Amino acid sequence: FAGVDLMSDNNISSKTPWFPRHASDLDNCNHLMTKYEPELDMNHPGFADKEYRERRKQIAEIAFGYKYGDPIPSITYTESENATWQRVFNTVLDLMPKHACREYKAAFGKLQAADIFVPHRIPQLEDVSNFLRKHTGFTLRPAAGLLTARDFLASLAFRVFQSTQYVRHANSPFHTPEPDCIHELLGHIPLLADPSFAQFSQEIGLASLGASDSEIEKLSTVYWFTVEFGLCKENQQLKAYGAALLSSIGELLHALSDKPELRAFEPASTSVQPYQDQEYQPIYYVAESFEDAKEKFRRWVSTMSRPFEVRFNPHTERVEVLDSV
Ligand code: TIH
Ligand code: FE2
Repeated sequence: FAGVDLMSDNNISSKTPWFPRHASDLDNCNHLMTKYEPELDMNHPGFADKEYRERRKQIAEIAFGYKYGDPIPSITYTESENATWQRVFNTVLDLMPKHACREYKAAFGKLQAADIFVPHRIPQLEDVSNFLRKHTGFTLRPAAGLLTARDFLASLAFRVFQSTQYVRHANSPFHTPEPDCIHELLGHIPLLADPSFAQFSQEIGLASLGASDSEIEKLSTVYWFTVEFGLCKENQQLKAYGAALLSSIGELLHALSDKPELRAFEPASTSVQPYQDQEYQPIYYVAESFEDAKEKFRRWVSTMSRPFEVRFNPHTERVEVLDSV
């Protein structure tokens, strides 16, 4: 329910949108956007494939049934699903040394060493979640599909990443317009194991709690142009850190070609840049470094209107609400 906090404690007014206070409240943060359902979208690669649609439904059920504290159920991926993973995995292995940022490569190596990233099988979310917990305290929850920005961002405040578990259609291995587990695993997971990047992700999440609809829109635009499609500098060279670039060889090569426009990441302007999610991006934003992006983001967030501050207490997994001074 997109309700309102009626028990307005302290300075949380009745106009503040409801937001989760404890990691277990994320059980209520699983509202889906419907635009990419293979059932409904005629352009979806799986639209005409009945078997694919059935499989998607079956995997979505796991996410709908999931509750805080449950281990994430494993999935027995089919030979064809594992083969799709292998195709993408091998191309990422090829391109990563030259084009991925150093933090991505370092974490990728650790995932290989832990036997989680191997070519022939899709990693299980439970294993990945336990790996992340050890490195940054992030954990995963299964998500049935593309979530609303409010629900998705809220989970980041708790260092929880909501991850899809189904696999893209075998006919579109190198780019899909919606998230799937190959995108989550090869795109997001390595950087969520990096402390600085994990902190940046959580801060976007914390800023979203109780924010207005228009602020959520701005925050998800910042998320889009950083966590999903961000480029950064490394010794005067451009590198990719955005998850949607690292999981899509097609878009990675486009982003680093001379076709798109590149702009410096600046939250005030980046946050209001319109974007589409059907084709490759025409504009990308370049960060000096994660630390620099974080500082700029903090400065910008402090200009937002929310009348209270929030702080995550990792011992209780609770978000505490503070009077702002
Ligand atoms: N385009 C990405 C891919 O092919 O891996 C998937 C996306 C995730 C988020 C936006 S697009
Ligand atoms: Fe993503």
